[in-house]
Formats: sequence, C-alpha cells, structure tokens
Amino acid sequence: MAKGTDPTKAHSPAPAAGGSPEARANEAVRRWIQECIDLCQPDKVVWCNGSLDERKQMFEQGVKDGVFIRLNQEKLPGCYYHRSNQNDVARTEHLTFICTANEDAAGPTNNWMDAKAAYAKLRGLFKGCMKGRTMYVLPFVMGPIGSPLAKVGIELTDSLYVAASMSIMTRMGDVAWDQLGDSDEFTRCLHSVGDVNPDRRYICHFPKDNTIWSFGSGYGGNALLGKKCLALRIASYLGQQQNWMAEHMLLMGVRDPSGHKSYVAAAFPSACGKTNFAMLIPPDQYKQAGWQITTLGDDIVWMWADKDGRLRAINPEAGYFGVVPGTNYQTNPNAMECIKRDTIYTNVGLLPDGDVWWEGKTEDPPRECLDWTGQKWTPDCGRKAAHPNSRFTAPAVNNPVLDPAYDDPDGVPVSAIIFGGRRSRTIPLVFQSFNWVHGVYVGATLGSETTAAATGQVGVVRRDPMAMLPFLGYNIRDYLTHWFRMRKRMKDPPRIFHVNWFRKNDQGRFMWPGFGENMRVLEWILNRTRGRAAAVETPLGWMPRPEDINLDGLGMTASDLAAVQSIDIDEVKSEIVSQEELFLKLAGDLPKEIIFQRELLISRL
Ligand code: OXD
Ligand code: MN
Repeated sequence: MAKGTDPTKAHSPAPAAGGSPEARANEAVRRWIQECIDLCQPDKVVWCNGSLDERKQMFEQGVKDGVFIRLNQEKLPGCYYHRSNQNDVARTEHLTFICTANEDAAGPTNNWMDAKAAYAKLRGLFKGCMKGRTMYVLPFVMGPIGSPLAKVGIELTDSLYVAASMSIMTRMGDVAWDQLGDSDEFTRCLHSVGDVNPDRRYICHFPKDNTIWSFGSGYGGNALLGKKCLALRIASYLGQQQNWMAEHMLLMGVRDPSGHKSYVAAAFPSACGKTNFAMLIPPDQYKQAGWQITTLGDDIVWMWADKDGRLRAINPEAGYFGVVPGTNYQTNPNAMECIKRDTIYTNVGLLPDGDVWWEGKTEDPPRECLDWTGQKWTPDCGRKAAHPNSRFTAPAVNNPVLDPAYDDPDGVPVSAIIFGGRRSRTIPLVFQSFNWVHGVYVGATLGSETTAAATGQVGVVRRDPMAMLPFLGYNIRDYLTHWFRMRKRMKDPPRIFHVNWFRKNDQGRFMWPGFGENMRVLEWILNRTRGRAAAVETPLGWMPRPEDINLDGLGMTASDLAAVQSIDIDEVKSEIVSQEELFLKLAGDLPKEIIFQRELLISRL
C-alpha cells in the first residue's frame, strides 16, 4: 500500500520552507540557470512552484497569448486546446542525437554527434533565442518523492505550453528543491521552440553531463524533457551505470478474485495500445468474479532489484500523454474519464460549442468543426479532423482506476514482463519465453509495424528491441548486456511473455478482439507466473492450449483460438531472416547470449 501521499488528491507543492523558489535553489542550480540566462537572454524569468493555481494562471496567460483556446468549461472543466505548428506534430527521430566524445558510446542504432561539436552548434542556436520571450524555470521530480530511484530535473523553456504540460506530466515545483537539497545531481534540461524550423531542430542528449538541449520543437516527446529525453534516454544510461533499468513500459496491477495482487510491466512500441492495456476494463464476467485492473503508468517504468532479489518498479511520470484518435467509451472508458477535466488537447478537432472531436470518438461525425490546422472541416471534406498523432495531456490522478501504489516510493514487485508488437502476420497471440535469457532474446528481436507517433513511413515492420529503439541513451550492445546482467541481481526474476493483439486473417480481419478481452490472455499469463496454468512447448516458447484460455462469452471457438495461435514454420524462418536487419547493425558486437538463442530457435524449427 502507498506510503506516499494520497494519490486520489491532486499533487500539491511542499510548504515553502524558506521563501521564494528562487531563494530555495542551491548554488549549483543558480549557477547553471544564470549561464543559460546569459546564453538565451530572455526578457523575463519566471520561477514556477508547481501549484494548481499557477497552472491555472498559465492557462489564463496562454489564452491571452493565443497558445491555448479555453474549451467549453461546462462540458470539459479545466480543459484547454492547443494547436501545434503543422511541421511539429510527432517525434523526429532523425533529429534526435546522443552526444558523446566517441561514437561507440551512442552505438549503431542512435544518431551520434560529437559532444563538443553539438554544444557549439546548439550554443549558436540558443544564443539570444529568448529575446522578447519569457524563460520558465521548471523544477521537477521524476518518480514518487523519496523513492531511491527518483530523479530531479530542471527544465528551462520559452514555451508556456511546455510549462503547463510539464506541470501535469511531472511532480513539478517546490518538491524538487526538497528532493535535491545541496546536491548538483540534477538533469540540466534546456529547451527553446526557436522558430520551429525543422532545419534548425535538434534534440540533443549528453548522457555523461546529465544534460539535454532541445531546440526548434514544441512537440511533447521533443519538448517535455522529463519524458522521453530524461526518463528514457538519460535514465537508461544512468540505470546501466547504477544497476537499474529505465524501460518504455506500462505498469499495471491485477487483483484476482481471491484478492491476490500482481503487478505486470509491458513494453509495446509507440502507439501500440499501452495506454489502453494499462487502463483495461475486464469483461463483465471477470468483473463480477472480482477481477480488477489498476494503472500505475502507461509509458515509462524504472525498475531495480531490491535487497531480497525481487524486481521492483515505479512509474516516474505523473500524467498521461496519450494518442487521442480511436479513444472512446468502447476502447478505453477509463481514458475517457481521465480526459474529461484538467486536460490539454493538442491537434484534435474543435467543435463550434467549444467541445472537441476526433476520428473514432463517436460513430457519427459532427456536421462540422475546425480541424487540427484550424480549417473548416466537414465529414465529406476528405481530410482528418484530428491529426493521427493528436494527444491528450491528463493528470494521473484523474484516472478512476489509479493504483494506490502509484505514489509509493518503494514501488511494486513485478511478476511478469510482456513484450508486444503490432504484427498483422506470423506472430501468435501469446507465448511465454523459456527463461529470462530467452525472454531477453524475444524482447531484443521485437518487431512492430510503425505508427504515426514518429515522423516517417507508417505500417512497415521495424525491429524495435524492448520498444526502446528510439529511446536508448547509449550503445544497444551494452543495453542488451545490461538486461542479461540484471538477471544476476534477481533471485526470482519475472516471467517474460510476448503478445500480439493485432494478427489478421487472409481477409484482413483482426483474429482477436483485443481491448478488455485481453484480460483472458492476462489471466493465463498471471496463472503461469504462479504455476497455475498449463502450457505446451513450441518452437517459440510455452503456449496455452485452446482450453487454457477462457473463451466463455467471447464468441470465439477453440479452433479460432488455435488459428490466432498457429505457427507457420516458413513464416518464422522469414522472421528470423528479417531479424538480421538488427543483428547486422550490431555486427561483431552482438552479445553471445543473443547468438546462442538464435541458434537454439533455428534448431527447434
Ligand atoms: C509516446 C511515444 O509519446 O512513445 O509515448 O511516442
Ligand atoms: Mn511512448
């Protein structure tokens, strides 16, 4: 149970022990901020305290400045609308860099820039970039306050949208000064939207300096620096140095009818349904029997082995930055409840009465609205009202099924890790790896069809090891080795599974209903972790027999289930060949465990 603050209450700042935020910043913080002020030359500096009043004032100011539109406050209390620059709607992986002294530290899957050259280049861009603008000082903590893994960051930004979003997405404000004390161990996050020109857009990470410099984008993943930049790229590097893990995972609690509670972490690539799975509502018969799902997080998990050798996890974030299109009361009722109030909507459709709309919100589209670019939209106009990567930014405390341990500094013990991708073909609904080392191979070779969360072609299979490909702060060779090493710190490691909710038949129809029905797969997974479910050995791993998955009331037969679970050996051979794309990048650096697992898989076919 939570030892921290009551998660059902909105997060509020610590009492101001010692005056203004400015006075509470330690010497190292003040020195660094002054350097950034000298570089960026803002007209004004605003130190933020993270209070709800302050967030309200940011929205008021944003409405005046044209950054936000106030939405219909009767329908959507506390909600605001933001339209981004049209060239700035998704993460830009080709403009994201790991900046180190030598290229090997970044590895073959990252864009690398020499750290000195990167500082010089970006210094040129940041120089004077905040003239005529306000610099917001955002102190924040990633992780429950007091957790052994909680990390302090300070973001300096000239974007009010970023300031308001960070106040939702992180534990922002005076709590950070308390957590930091006299230490100089904080992530130095400098951000400017610049002139939002993709030719001058750089998202640069300096893991050795615990520093992030982001220029030229206001998009969440590029600009809310606590999220992908700190909590994944910088944190993955820190975790490798300090024996913990930062992963692109959701974290959920599952209570079974006997009252037994388990926690599950799951890594799916961007826009593959982590938020939906983390907020899953079990089918009626499961609810009636007493099953209950609760959310700890929907995007990022930090994990460490405790003194008893158990893997424990926290969610470092305090909000959800979720994909809007497709979200509705059928697909994710809990998300719909979350975004009813105190939410920022970015790049959705805007209705004449100040409500919002997006593709998939309702079956019948509205007669008209303004689309995400501000143009008049009608159902027959041939354009989308909402951008496919339009987003909601909502506080975690809005979630009706927020887990009571969400704010617990000690985190929760993890029983199962699930990897999953979006795969139309080849990959069955669910299988369990033979052991941790095999599970790491399954995660390392994870493939998924690309989505709108990043710029680039949509729908092509790309290898996305542990769903971390865009979020690694160091060499993938060392990252995979780190996963193998973590095994040695654990007495009873979580069991590792793979799922694919997206397999299609020859007619192009989904073979599994997904959403709440995924509970049936989760039940088998949890029973496996407790030695309570049968499985058969297959070339891919342990798989349920059709009778091991509860199909009651689903309208699927045992042979339908057998079809979604079927393994076609020729297709698996092609899959192994397509994994070479990743292995060749690693060339002579592939950890030996990966090579052995690959050989074992081939020998099982
Ligand atoms: C995200 C992403 O926004 O993965 O979470 O792109
Ligand atoms: Mn993500």
